[in-house]
Amino acid sequence: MNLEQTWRWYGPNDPVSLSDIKQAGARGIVSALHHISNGEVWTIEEILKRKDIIEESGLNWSVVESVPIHENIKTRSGKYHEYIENYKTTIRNLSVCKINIVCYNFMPVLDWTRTNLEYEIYDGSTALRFDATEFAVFDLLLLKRPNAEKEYTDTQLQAAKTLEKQMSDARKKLLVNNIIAGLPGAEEGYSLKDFNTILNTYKNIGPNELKENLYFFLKEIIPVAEETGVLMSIHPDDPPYPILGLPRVVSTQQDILDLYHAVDSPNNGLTFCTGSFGLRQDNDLPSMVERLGNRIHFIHLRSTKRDKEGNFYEANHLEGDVDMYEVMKALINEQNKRQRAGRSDLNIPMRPDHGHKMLDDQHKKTNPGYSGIGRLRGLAELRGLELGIRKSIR
Ligand code: CS2
Ligand code: MN
Repeated sequence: MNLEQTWRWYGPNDPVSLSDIKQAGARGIVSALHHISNGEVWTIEEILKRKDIIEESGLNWSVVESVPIHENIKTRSGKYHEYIENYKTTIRNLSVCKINIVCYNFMPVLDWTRTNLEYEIYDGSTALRFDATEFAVFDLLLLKRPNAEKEYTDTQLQAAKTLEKQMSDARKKLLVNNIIAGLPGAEEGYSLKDFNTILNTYKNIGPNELKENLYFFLKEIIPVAEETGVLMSIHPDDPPYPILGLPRVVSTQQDILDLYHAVDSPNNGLTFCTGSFGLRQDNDLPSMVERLGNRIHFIHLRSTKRDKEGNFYEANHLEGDVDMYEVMKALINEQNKRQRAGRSDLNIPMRPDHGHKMLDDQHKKTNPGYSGIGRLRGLAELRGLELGIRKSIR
C-alpha cells in the first residue's frame, strides 16, 4: 500500500514531457482539457484522445484537475442552469472513460494568486511569492478598486504608496500580469480594464451567498457523481482568506465540514492541498487530515513560508511552515483506517504541488510552479518520507 505518485501534465504542449514524468517516477497523470472553454461539455471523443496519449507512454490518467466551474455558476446568474447540465454531462463522460476523480475549485474570479513568479530563495532556486505590499499597490493604485482602502491599515496604505513611487512601468506591468493574466490551471485571464467590472459581479455576494451557490451546485451534481462513481474533490482557496473584496468559502476545516454536511456523500470530497491550507496558522494540518480524511480523494503536497506582514513564498517541500512529517503520518493513518474498514480506495493519488525552478529549469520556459526538476526533487523527497514513515510504524 502506497500513496499513488502522480504528476500534473498540461497536455501535449507542456514543456515537461510524459517521458520526463516517467523518469521522475510518477505513474499517475493529473491532466485537464484546457482547450475546451469553460462551461462547455468535455466529449468522450476529446477525453479519449488525451487518455490514449497518456496510456501510450505507459502512464495512467488518474485525476482530472480541474473541470473548471463557470463564473455564472459561482454567482448563480446568466446561463448557470445550462452550465450545470454541461458539467453533469462531463462527469458522465469522464466516468465512461474510467476517469473517476475530479478536482475543482470555487474561488471567485481568480484561481491562485501570486505577485512574483521568480523569487530567488537562499539556495539560488526561484519560487512563487506573494508580497502583501505589492498586492496592495496593485489593488489600490493600479486597479484602483472602489473603496479598497477600507480593507487596509494606515501602515499598509503608506507602504503601498512608497513602493509604487519606486516601481518602474515595466515592473508595474509585470505585477498586473502576474496577478490577473491567469496562472497555469486558471482558466480565465483578464485585462485591467475589465477587471473591476468582473469584481463588481460579486457586489451582492458575501460568504453566505457564495456558500449557498456552492451547495446549490453540489446538490445538483453529487447525485450524478454517485450514480457514475465519480469522486468530486474540491481544492481549497489559495490564499485561504478574502482578497480584492471577494468572498472565500473553502479555507478552513469548518468550511469543509460545512461542505461535507451540505451534501453528505463520499462523492462530495476534498483535495487536501497543504500549500493552500497551510497559509493559515489556525489550520492544523495533521488534525485536519484526521478529521476530514475519510473524504480526501486527492492530495497536493507542498510547503509555504509566511511572515507576520502577510507575505509568503513557496518553500522547498520539506521546509517552511508545513510539518510534512506529521501530515504524511496522518495520511498513512488514514490509509490504515480505510484498510481496516475494508475500503478499496487505499492508494490515494498524491502529487508534488509546484516546485522551484532549479538547475536546468532555469534555462527553460516552464509553466510557473510546474518545472520539471523542481517537482522531481519534491516528489523524490516526499516518496522517501513516505517510505521511511511506513517502515518505521509497521
Ligand atoms: C494550483 C491551482 O495549488 C494548486 O494546485 O496549482 O491551479 C489548482 O490546481 C486549482 O486551483 C485546482 O482547481
Ligand atoms: Mn494545490
